[in-house]
Amino acid sequence: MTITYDVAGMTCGHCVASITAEVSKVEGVQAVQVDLKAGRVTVTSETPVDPGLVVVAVDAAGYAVTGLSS
Ligand SMILES: [Cu+2]
Repeated sequence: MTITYDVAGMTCGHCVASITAEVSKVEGVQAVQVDLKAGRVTVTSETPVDPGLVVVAVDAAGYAVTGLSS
C-alpha cells in the first residue's frame, strides 16, 4: 500500500536525502519516494503505517507535512 503526503520546504537533493533517511526509519516502511517538484513524499509499506509517525519523521528531518494527497 502507498500513502502520499504533501511536504513543505523541500528544495534540493539534500532535502530529499534527509527526508528519505528519516521516513525510512519508521516501522513498516519499505520504500520512500520523494517528488521534489510536486512537494510530495510517497511511502510504500506492506502493512498500514501510522501517518502520525511519518509526520514526526518528516518533522525530525526539518520539514512539515501539510496534508495527504490522493
Ligand atoms: Cu535541500
